[in-house]
Amino acid sequence: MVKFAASLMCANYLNIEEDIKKLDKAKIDYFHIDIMDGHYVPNLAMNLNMIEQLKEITNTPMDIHLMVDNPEYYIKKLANLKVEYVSFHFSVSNYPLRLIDSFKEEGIKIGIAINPVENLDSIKYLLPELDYINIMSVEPGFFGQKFIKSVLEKIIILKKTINKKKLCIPIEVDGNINEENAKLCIEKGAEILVLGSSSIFKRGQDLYETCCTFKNYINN
Ligand code: S6P
Ligand code: MG
Repeated sequence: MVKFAASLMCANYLNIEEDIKKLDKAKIDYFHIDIMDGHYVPNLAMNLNMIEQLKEITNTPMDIHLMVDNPEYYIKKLANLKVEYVSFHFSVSNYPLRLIDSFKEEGIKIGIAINPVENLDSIKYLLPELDYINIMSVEPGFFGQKFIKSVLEKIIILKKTINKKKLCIPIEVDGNINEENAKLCIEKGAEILVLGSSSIFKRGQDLYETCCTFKNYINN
């Protein structure tokens, strides 16, 4: 069964509690929280204060996607907030193994995010250390972008490598996951899909109904 992470960057900030309740009622698997610093990507999204408040209204595991130049800054802070999963971008760290260990020491499950133009060679030595991999299917920074089809080939190669090494590392895909792209990603080996504006938010319909319909379409 494919799992789903709702990207709260796409939620209605004016009434986010209602969106959270609807997504929880629809049994969403994770909340995907995009943190940006305005440097690594030219945008800002969610932040630590928001996570603290969200943790008061939901027990659904949080998948934090750090699009920042200095993930080290967030280790203790995210650990204090008791988040479950964190991914950072491979390219921002000179010593990714050390960084991975620091998150793991705090009991956080760790993923690496790979941009559409980045190849997989760079992470092959990291694979045994990872709990998941976030394959970006758009360039990081904004919601509402167009799916980059060449990432499908990357998912195939990554899945083969993971299987060959007898590892168990779910592949998450983040960016423009609509019905068609979701099916293609799953066919190639994806196991976690990030649901944003293309799938459940901003469709002008009830979020609970939309989320249930999307999940059923994919998993049945
Ligand atoms: C993009 C971010 C993503 C978006 C998500 C939005 O920088 O990492 O998590 O929030 O891709 O979904 P959509 O369907 O609008 O692309
Ligand atoms: Mg993201």
